[in-house]
Amino acid sequence: MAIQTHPVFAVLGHPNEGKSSVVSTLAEDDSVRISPTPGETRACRAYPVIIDGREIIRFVDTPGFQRPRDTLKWMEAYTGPDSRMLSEFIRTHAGNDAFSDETQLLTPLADGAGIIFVVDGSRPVRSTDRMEMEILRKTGLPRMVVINTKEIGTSDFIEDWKAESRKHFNIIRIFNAHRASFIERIDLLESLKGIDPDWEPALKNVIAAFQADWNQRIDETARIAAELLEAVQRHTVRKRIRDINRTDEIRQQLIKAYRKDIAKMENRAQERIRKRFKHNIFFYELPPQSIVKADLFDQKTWQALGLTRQQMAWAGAGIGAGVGAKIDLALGGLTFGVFTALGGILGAGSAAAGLKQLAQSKIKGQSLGGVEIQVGPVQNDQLLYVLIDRALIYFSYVINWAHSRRDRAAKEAFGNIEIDKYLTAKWTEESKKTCRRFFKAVRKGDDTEQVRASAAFRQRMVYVLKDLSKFKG
Ligand SMILES: Nc1nc2c(ncn2[C@@H]2O[C@H](COP(=O)(O)OP(=O)(O)OP(=O)(O)O)[C@@H](O)[C@H]2O)c(=O)[nH]1
Ligand SMILES: [Mg+2]
Repeated sequence: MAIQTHPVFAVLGHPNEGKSSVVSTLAEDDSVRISPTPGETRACRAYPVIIDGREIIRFVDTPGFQRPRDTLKWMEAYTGPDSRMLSEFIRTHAGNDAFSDETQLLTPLADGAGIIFVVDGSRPVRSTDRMEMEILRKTGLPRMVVINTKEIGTSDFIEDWKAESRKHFNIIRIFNAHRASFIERIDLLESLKGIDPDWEPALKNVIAAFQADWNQRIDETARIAAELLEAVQRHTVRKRIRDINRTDEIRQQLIKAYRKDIAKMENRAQERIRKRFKHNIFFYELPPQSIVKADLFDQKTWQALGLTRQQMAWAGAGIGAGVGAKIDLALGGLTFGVFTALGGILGAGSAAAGLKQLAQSKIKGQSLGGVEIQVGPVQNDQLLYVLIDRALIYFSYVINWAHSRRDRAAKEAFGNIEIDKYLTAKWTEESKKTCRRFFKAVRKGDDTEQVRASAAFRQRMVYVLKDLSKFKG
């Protein structure tokens, strides 16, 4: 029996009730076929959950019952040993097209899989449902009912479903496959522990593995964020020009390129987070009003993240200060120490004039090799805080996006996430100090200090990410 290595659960039910959705969400597999057309799933398919290269649990998606009445009739007439009932049914009906769905869906059960029976709590209980429940009861296998609350707000029939389910199942759970968070998934698995005493140790291991993996994902998210901040802080774009009159024009171009690069880096970091949380295919666009979608350098973005006008003005000047120009000689590559001074001048808006003056005064009597204009490295922390905030928001989207969801992000999808209280504006002074120390270390390029400061920063991040995902592990 499969239980010796890892638990196997077959997910069964009437067509179109959300079986595939439950499988997709529990196995965190967005390749599962889900559709509004009943009969989408025609054959059993196993979705193993692999953590650290080891399969820890397996969910089997199955086609819906087609002939519960006839199947039950056959079972009631069956007189052989109980342990052979399922394999006998499959043998008897093999090749009979009328029963192809039933032979399919009963096959994992014949192999000893546990049962997760999915029902749609938004519709009334019908006689065929009772037949299906009775078939499953007759198998004698460990079984649980999942009342999938497909339509939000239509819970009228949940009490009826509960009452009916109690006759046939020992565990009843209400679960919204498309909305379930990590904690809700873990809760469901927790309740599965009670499905059978023999299965409890294995299921405990499964839960522990899920939790350890969640811990790792959070650590990795914190590392991805730290790496992004380091890379952003170091990033510069530069260009050498001969014609000093083009300084302003080139500077504008470089700023544009710089911003594009930073946005690209942020995108790559998001991609890494998304992949780590196994959103490989169907992670559709974020809602249009999302702050993560907005331009990173738009004032509105910063404002939405809780920066005051004054902070923004200051940050704006800070970015300006990172926009410098270097003048060097063509051959020697010698740099005059005018980088910072020029940054100030450029920021003040009299770039070309100031630069000309400086160039002339400083380079008097020597052949001018050109002017190198450089944008970055960023000189202020605000951009970095904005990046942290956006990483947190992105993370909360990712973890609250069930793998079974195939629709585009609707506004209400993330309506219940109270993200505000996790953003850096609300961080304690102690946490901000950790950030500043980290930023400073990167800026200074002190390797030893950077390793330490980065570790301290990641630790703060981990704390917030856990809090945000309501994860106590
Ligand atoms: N809003 C919402 N829709 C759901 C939920 N679960 C399933 N659905 C929708 O219901 C339809 C059927 O879902 P599936 O998961 O494919 O159902 P199934 O039981 O596997 O269906 P068959 O394979 O055809 O038997 C799809 O359109 C889903 O998007 C849910 O929790 N919330
Ligand atoms: Mg299906």
